Amino acid sequence: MRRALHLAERGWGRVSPNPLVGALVIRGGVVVGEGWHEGPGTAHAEVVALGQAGSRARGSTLFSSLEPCDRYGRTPPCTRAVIEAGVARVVVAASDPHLGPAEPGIAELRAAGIEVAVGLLREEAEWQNAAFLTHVRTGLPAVTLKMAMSLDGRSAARDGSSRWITGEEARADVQRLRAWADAIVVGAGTAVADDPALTVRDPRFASASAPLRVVVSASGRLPATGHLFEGPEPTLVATTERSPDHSRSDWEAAGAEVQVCEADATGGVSLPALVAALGKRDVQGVLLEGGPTLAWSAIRDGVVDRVVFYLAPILLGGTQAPSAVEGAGFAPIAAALRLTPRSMDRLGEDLRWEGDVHRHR
Ligand code: AOF
Ligand code: ZN
Repeated sequence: MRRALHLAERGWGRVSPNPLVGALVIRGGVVVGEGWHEGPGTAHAEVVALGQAGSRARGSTLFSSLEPCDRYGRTPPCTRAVIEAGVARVVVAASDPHLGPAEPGIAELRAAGIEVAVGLLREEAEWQNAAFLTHVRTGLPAVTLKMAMSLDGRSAARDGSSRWITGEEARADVQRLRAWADAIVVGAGTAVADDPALTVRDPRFASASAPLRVVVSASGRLPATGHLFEGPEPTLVATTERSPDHSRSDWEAAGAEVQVCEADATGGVSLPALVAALGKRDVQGVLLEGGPTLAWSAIRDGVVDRVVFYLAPILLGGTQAPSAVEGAGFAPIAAALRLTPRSMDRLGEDLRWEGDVHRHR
């Protein structure tokens, strides 16, 4: 199953709105077929693996990281392929809520006399498909907050300069996160200060559709210039009733879409409202790339599911240098938002810290 999860990973950045899925066919202790899903419209992992196995699939065990589908979507049902191939046993990591709560794919296989076991490495499989699963279950996207900072927690020097805090490997890893995302969100301050393009340029993740670029400008002071308003990738400006008409028409004239969202208590764009609107347009994974004010709003309003922080071995100091997360902050200590650590990795000289926020929804 570990191998199946590993194979699934090869679809990274390409499969949305479908899940990452990997599958293996094993007979007599030997792998006779392997497959992974490459994206919407292409064959499902199980079908690829069974195709490779050919007649050797008879009497075999199929491992799949997700419950085989039981219906026609863009491609025919996997259950039929499994039954027709004469597979004897199926081992599944996670069930597919898109098929409904009753695990109909598994039920169909069992009804055909196939032995089915569910739940092997379930937690890893669900972690791998967190965006797909969250969106299917709640209609809301999964939100990852990414920030780069000095070892003393500064996201920029006191003069505002922030390029580059982290090294090349950490920046390449950000490309991986962007490839995962269906939408990348930044605040207007970051858009103006850093002039980011918010594109996936890494050929490893040449993805079928570029993530939607979202800039949050509640007041409308964001100028309609810079990399975000260039290139073929779509851009959305999220604003409030407060922004003047001329700002909106400038953004539109520069090719962006404008979305007027509810305001939060501080007059900013309500991030829960923005995230819900993104979910409605089939965005499953959202990457929040800062800045520190937007990061605070997102944390305060409980829209963050996962945190990826890159820590560089530099010290910036300075009361005027912005922290990774600004705003009012939590107090006292006991009120802090506690995260569950998931992984800590060295990327060159930097450290990547990844963890989960526990939300109830
Ligand atoms: C599987 N194996 O490899 C994947 C599955 O439009 P389609 O035909 O691609 O179907 C998409 C749905 O199938 C998707 O929403 C999810 O429920 C499931 N994905 N199922 O058996 C796979 N990628
Ligand atoms: Zn399928």
